[in-house]
Amino acid sequence: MVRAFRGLFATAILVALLAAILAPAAVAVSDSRPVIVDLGAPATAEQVAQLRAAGLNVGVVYKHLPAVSGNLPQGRTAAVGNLPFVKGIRADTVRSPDAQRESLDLTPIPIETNYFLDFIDREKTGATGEGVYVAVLDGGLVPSWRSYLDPEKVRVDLGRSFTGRNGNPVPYTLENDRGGHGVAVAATVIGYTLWDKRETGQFLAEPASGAPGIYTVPGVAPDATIIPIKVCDIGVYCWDSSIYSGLDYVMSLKLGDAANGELMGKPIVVNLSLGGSGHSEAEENLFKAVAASGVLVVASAGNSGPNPMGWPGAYPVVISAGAGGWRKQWYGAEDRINNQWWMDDVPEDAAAIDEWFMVWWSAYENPDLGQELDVVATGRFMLLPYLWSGKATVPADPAPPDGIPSEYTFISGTSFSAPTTTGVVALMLSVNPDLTQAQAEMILRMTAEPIPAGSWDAGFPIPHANTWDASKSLGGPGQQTGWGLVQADDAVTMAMGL
Ligand SMILES: [Ca+2]
Ligand SMILES: [Ca+2]
Repeated sequence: MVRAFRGLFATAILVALLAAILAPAAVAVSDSRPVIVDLGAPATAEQVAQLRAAGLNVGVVYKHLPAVSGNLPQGRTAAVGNLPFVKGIRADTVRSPDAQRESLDLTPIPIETNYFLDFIDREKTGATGEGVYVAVLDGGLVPSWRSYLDPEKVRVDLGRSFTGRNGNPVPYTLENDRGGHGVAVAATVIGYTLWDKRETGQFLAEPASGAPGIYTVPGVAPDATIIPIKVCDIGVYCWDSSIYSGLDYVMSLKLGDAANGELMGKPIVVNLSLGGSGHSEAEENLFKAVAASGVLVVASAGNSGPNPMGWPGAYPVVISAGAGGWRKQWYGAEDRINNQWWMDDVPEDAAAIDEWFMVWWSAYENPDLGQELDVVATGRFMLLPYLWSGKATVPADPAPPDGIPSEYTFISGTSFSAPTTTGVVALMLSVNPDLTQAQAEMILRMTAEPIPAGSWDAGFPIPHANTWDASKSLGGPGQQTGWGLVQADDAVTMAMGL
C-alpha cells in the first residue's frame, strides 16, 4: 500500500508556514535507544565503519567534536563500548529552553462559559467526563504545556511518542513539540489556563477577558483525562505508520496487554484532528478493528470544503465532525464590539436559521467515495492556547509591555470541531462507560440539531465589523452539515438511558 501523508486540520496558513520551514524527521530504529558515543578524537571513516559493524546505527558524525550520535540496538552496548577508540556511551537526552514565566501570584479566576460551549449546550448537562480517557493522537506537548493544561489531567506517564517513519518509536520527544496543535486540541477537551494580557485577543489591544489576569477557561469534558500520544513529527507530518502505532497502543491500554494494565476495560476515546486524501479498504479495516476493541474514535472532517472530506474521518466507522459557528454571537449590539464577545451570553433561538453558519472550508461528504459525515461542532474562532515554537502569535503592535507575544489565538479548523465532539463523547462515556462506537455515533446523530437549508455559508465573518463575506447558499441538511450540530445535553441524556 502506498503510504499516505497526513496533516493536521488547523488553519491552513499556520500549517503551511510550518511545512515550509521544517524538514521530515530522520529515520529511527525500533528497540534501540538514542545515544552519544564519546571518542578520543573526531571519528575517522574507518572508525565509523567499525561502529556500524559493532551494531551502532550511526546518526551524526561530528566533524570537529570527538563524538558520534546514533541509535544503539538492544544487546550491542558491549560490542560498541569495547571498541578501543570508544571512551563511553551515554543517553542522548532532551534539554529544554530555560525560559521562566513569572508568577503573577494570583488565584486563577474561573470563566464560567464561552460561546464554543454555549453553542453545543454544554451548560445544560452535569456530566463532566470523569473516569474517561481521551487519547489525543497529535503532535505531542510543547515543553511549557504545564502552564496551560492541568498536569493532574494529563497522563504523560501513559503517553507515548511514535514519530519517525514507519512508526518507529522515538522516545523523549513527547513533551518537545514545537507546533502547539496537540496542546490546543487537549485544551478544547479539558479546558486551560488563560494568562491574559492586553493583546491576547489579537483583534484589539485589550485583554480577551476584559482585564489582565489569570483565568481558567472550561473545556467540554473538564474531568476527563488526556493521554498525549505523539504521532505527528514536529506537529505537521503524521505518517500512517505512526498513527497506527498510536491506535495499536491505545488498544493495548484498553485490552490490558500494555505495560501498564491500569486502563483495561476503561472507557477510552481517541481524537484524530488530522487527515489526508489517502484511503483504502485495508485501512478502513484497521479502524473497524479499533472500534471492535471497544476504543471509540472521533476524527475531523477536514478543511478542504467544498471538496471531499479527509480520511480517516470519512470512513463510516469513524465519528466525523465538521465545523460550524454561531452567527448570533457577533451581530447586534454595539457593546459586543470588543475582545470579550466570546464570553457573552447570547439569547438562544434554535428555530432561527440565522443562528448558524457553516464554514465554507468545512469538508463535504462525497457519498460516491463512500464518505460519511456525522455531525458538526464548533470550529470557528475558538480562543485557545496555540503555541508556535513556544509562542503562538506574532507580537501585537504596539508590542506587549513584557515583550512576550501572545500565546493564544482565535483559531479555527475542524481540528477543533473533532475534540469538541470527542469531549461530548467523553461526557456520554462518563454516564455510560460501555457505549460502543456505533452507539455513540447513533446518539450523536439522533440528538444533533439539524442545520436548516438557508443557513449561512460563511467565508470570513469579521466579528467587530459585522461584515459577512457570506451567502445563504447552504443547501443543508446534507453533505456539509451531516446530521447537524452536536447537542451535549441531549446526547448525555440519551447515553444515560441506553
Ligand atoms: Ca447554550
Ligand atoms: Ca461515521
